[in-house]
Amino acid sequence: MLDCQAFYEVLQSRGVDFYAGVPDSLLKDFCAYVTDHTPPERNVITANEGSAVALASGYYLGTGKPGVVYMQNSGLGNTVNPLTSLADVKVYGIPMLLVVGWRGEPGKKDEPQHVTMGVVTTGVLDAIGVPWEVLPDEQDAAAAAVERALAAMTERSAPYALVVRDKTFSPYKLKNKTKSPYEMTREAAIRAVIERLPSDALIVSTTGKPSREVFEVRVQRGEPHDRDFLTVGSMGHSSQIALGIAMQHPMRPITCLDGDGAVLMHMGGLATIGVSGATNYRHIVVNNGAHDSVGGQPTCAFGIDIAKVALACGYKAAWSVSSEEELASVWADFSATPGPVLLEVRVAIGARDDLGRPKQSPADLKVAFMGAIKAGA
Ligand SMILES: Cc1ncc(C[n+]2csc(CCOP(=O)(O)OP(=O)(O)O)c2C)c(N)n1
Repeated sequence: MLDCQAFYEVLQSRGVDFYAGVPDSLLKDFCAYVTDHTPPERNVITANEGSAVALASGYYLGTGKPGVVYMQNSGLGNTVNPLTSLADVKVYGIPMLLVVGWRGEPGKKDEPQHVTMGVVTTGVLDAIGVPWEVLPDEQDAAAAAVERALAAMTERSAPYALVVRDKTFSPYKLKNKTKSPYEMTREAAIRAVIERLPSDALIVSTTGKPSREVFEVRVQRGEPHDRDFLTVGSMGHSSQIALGIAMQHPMRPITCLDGDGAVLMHMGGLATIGVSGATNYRHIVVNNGAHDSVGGQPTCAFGIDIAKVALACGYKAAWSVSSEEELASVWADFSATPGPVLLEVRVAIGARDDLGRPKQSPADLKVAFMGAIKAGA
């Protein structure tokens, strides 16, 4: 296995010491090492992976040095535009080192949302003209791969990708975890919401552990799963999925259960919701100030006012609470005010170790969900 510190030092010794990206569960040890050892002005956790490519481009324009852009392969889609229309050799030709976690690698078992991207990851890089190689998990071979990458980046003045297999990096535990001052857990917040929603309400929940917790809360309450759409992939898109349903079923209450990292990833969607006038739309952002599902690296969401952003985007009302008592005290207003409305719930970071996963396939869950919409339409 590759030692995180040794790999970081190889990059540093070659003058590569600027990082931008979105954390990944498969890269979590290396991302954690970078978070702990790099000052914030040289490690920017960006809203999405495309922003990271743009930020590294700006860093190069400002310094003449290439940066590292780290991401899960699910984020490659977010980078295709800036990689092909900004960094590409036929446009500005901007070198940068992409470090891409390879979820769903063929031959390895992974969740359904990673299977197709796992198969096409290297093909996507080929198609957009980014040379790549798999990062070896042995120290000297990894250093040699970095040399090849830097040589190609300099020669072509363009990006190069190191594709990282599962368990390439040896374990490293994040020391600078986001310290949330809040006590309520995300699961408790989700349970408090589900308990209070009307029985015909539909939920669209966000990527990662929040959706797994929605699933678990239904199990605990002995309720069916057919009113929940669990957005297992497509991080940042739950709010627009919910809007698409809300606009077609204006009499049906619909709630998007979002995460702070996910809201930040495609924040422009708040404006689309705000101006939609969807009176049946309720947006709940469970904010733990972190990318908890992939290792707990910080987001900037404790430093911004999500409720005010929503109001500025045209939401009819917005609240922010940080305990179950506060949630209970605003709930009557939140549920009675015509939407779109937003409730931010600030929570602690972390989840149960024994958190389950949906047993049914996404396709089966979709059929059940569509059935529930039809039955209640
Ligand atoms: C485009 C994309 N980039 C990265 C990921 C990996 N990923 C899955 S969940 C997650 C963190 C989500 O953070 P947040 O919305 O704040 O929810 P939390 O896990 O903290 O509750 C990330 C980065 C992904 N699935 N898709």
